[in-house]
Amino acid sequence: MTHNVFAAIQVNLQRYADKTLLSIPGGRNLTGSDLDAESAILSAALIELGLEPGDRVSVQIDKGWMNVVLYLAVLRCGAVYLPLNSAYTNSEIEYFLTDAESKLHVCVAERLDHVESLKGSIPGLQVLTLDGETGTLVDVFEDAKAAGNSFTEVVSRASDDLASIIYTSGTTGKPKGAMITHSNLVANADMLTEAWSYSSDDVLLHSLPLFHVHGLFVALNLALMNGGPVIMLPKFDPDMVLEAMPNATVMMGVPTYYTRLLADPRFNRDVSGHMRLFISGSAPLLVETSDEFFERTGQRILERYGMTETGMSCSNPLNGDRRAGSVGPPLPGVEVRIIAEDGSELPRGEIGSLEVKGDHVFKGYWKLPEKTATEFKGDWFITGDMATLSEDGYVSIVGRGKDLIISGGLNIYPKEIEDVLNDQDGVTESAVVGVPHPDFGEGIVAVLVGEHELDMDALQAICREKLAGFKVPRRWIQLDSLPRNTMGKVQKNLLRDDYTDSFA
Ligand code: MLC
Ligand code: AMP
Repeated sequence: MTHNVFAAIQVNLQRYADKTLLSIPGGRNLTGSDLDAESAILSAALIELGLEPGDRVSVQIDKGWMNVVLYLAVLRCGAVYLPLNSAYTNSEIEYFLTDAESKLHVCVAERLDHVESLKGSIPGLQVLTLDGETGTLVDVFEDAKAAGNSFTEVVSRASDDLASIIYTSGTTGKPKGAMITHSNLVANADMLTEAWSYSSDDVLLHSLPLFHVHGLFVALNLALMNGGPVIMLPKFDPDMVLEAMPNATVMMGVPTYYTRLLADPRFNRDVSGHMRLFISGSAPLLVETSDEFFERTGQRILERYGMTETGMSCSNPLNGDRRAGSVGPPLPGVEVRIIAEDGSELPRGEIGSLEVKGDHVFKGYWKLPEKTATEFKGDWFITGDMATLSEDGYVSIVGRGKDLIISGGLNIYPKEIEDVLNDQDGVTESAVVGVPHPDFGEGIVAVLVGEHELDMDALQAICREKLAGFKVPRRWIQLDSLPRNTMGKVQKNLLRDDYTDSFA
C-alpha cells in the first residue's frame, strides 16, 4: 500500500471525475478527471526532465490552475514540493534553493536570470518559467500532451517519505526547512474532515496563497481529499470574495481577511447567510473581530490553531461552544500538554509552553538534526507558543515563547531583520518589535542605535532589497541606547509598550 498523499486525493478525483473540482472565476474549470489526467501529463514531463522520487521541486509562481496541477504532479511522481512566497527576494530564494538542493525550480519569467545564475552553485538545477516566450512549464506540459506522454501511475511512497519542505524562519534568523511527510498530510486532512464534517458537498472559497500551509494543506488538500469543489481566487480581494461567496459554503482565512470583510458594508447576512462555515487561523483572531462578525452575520467564526511544523493541532468545535479567544480542544488524534519552565506538566488553567503530539507532527528540519532534537522531547513537539488548557479541554494561545511577529498571517522573525540592520555601517545595534496594527494584527517597528544620526530611508531601501516586502519595518526609531535588563538582555516588552500606538 502506498502512503502517497496523491493516491488519497486521486480516489476522489476519480470518484468525482465529471464534477468541476477547481474553478477559477473568469478562467478554467477543471473536473476531477481533468486534474487526474493533467497531473499525469505533467508528471510524465517532470520524469522526462530527470526528476526522481525525493528530488526537491521549488516553486515561486502566481496562483492559478497550473499551480494546482504542478503541485499534484510533483506529489504524483514522488518528488518533494517546496513552495515559496512570491514576495521573497532573490537573496532569500538563493538561500532556499541552495539549502534544499533544488533539482527543479519553477518561477515567473522576471526571476529567470537570477535563478539561472545559481546553476553553477546548485548541482543539477533545472529551471522552468510559468510565463514567458519559450521553455515554459506550459510548453513542457503541451509537448508531453502532444507526444501522448502520461504517467498514469502514482509513485509509491512510505509513510515517512517527504511530500513537502516548507521553510520557516526562526529565532536564529536562519530559515529552516520543515520536512512534511505524506502521512502527516493524510493524517491532518483526516482530522479536519472529521472535526469540520467536511464533505464533497462543501464548496471552498479559496483566497489564500498557495505557498503556505494554510492555503495549500489546510484548504486545498482538505477540499480535494473530500472531492469538494474549490473556487480559487488569485488572492484575497473583498470584491472578488463577495462575488464568489454566493456559490461557496466554506471560507478559510487569516484574521485580516475577516477584518477587511467587516470593513465592507456589503458584507452582511444576505451575502453570508447561506455559508456553512467561516474558519480563521494562522494568527490570533481578536475577540472584538469574532464578536463583530457574530453581530453582523449571526455566525461565529471557527478559530483553529496550527503551524507549519504540525499542520493543524486544535480547533473550536463545529457543533458546540465556539469560544472567542480560544483555539478549541485538540483535533482528533492530537494530544496537547502545557509545560512549566522546569519541564513539569502544569495543571489546567496555568500558562506554560504548549507541546503537541500526533501523526500530524513533521519529521524534523531539513539537514538540521541537532536543531530538530532541541525542538522535540521524544514524540512531543515544542511549539514555542504559550498557552493554557481549560478544565473542559480548550486551548487558548496567550503569547509566544519565541520572538516572532505575525503580520497578516505571515510569520516574521525579528532576528532576520536585525541581522540585516546590524550589518549596515553606522548601526551599533537594533531591536525589531511587533506592535498592534489595525489591518495586519501586528506591524513592524525597528528601533536602532547608531554611531551617528542614521539615514532611515537608506536602511529601509536595504531591507527592501534583501527582505520580502512584508518583512520591511514600517516605523523607524533611533535611540541612544536600547533598554536592557540586569542580564543585559534587550527588553523588547518595554519597546513594544513605548511604540504600541505606532499604527493606531
Ligand atoms: C502584503 N504586505 C504586507 C502583508 N502582505 N505587509 C505586512 N503583512 C502582510 N501580511 C505589504 C506588501 O509588502 C506591500 O507593501 C503591500 O502590503 C501590498 O501588498 P499586497 O500583496 O497587494 O497586499 P495584500 O494583497 O493586501 O495582502 C495582504 C494579505 C496577504 C493579508 C491579504 O498578506 C495574505 O493573504 N496573507 C495570508 C498569509 C498566509 O497565508 N498565512 C498562512 C501561513 S501558514 P510594499 O510597501 O512592499 O509595496 C500558518 C500556519 C497556520 O501560519 O496556522 O495556518
Ligand atoms: P507558521 O510558522 O507560519 O506556521 O505559524 C505558526 C504560528 O502561528 C503558531 O506557532 C502560532 O504562533 C501562530 N498561530 C497560528 N494559528 C493561530 C491562532 N489561531 N491563534 C494564535 N496564534 C496562531
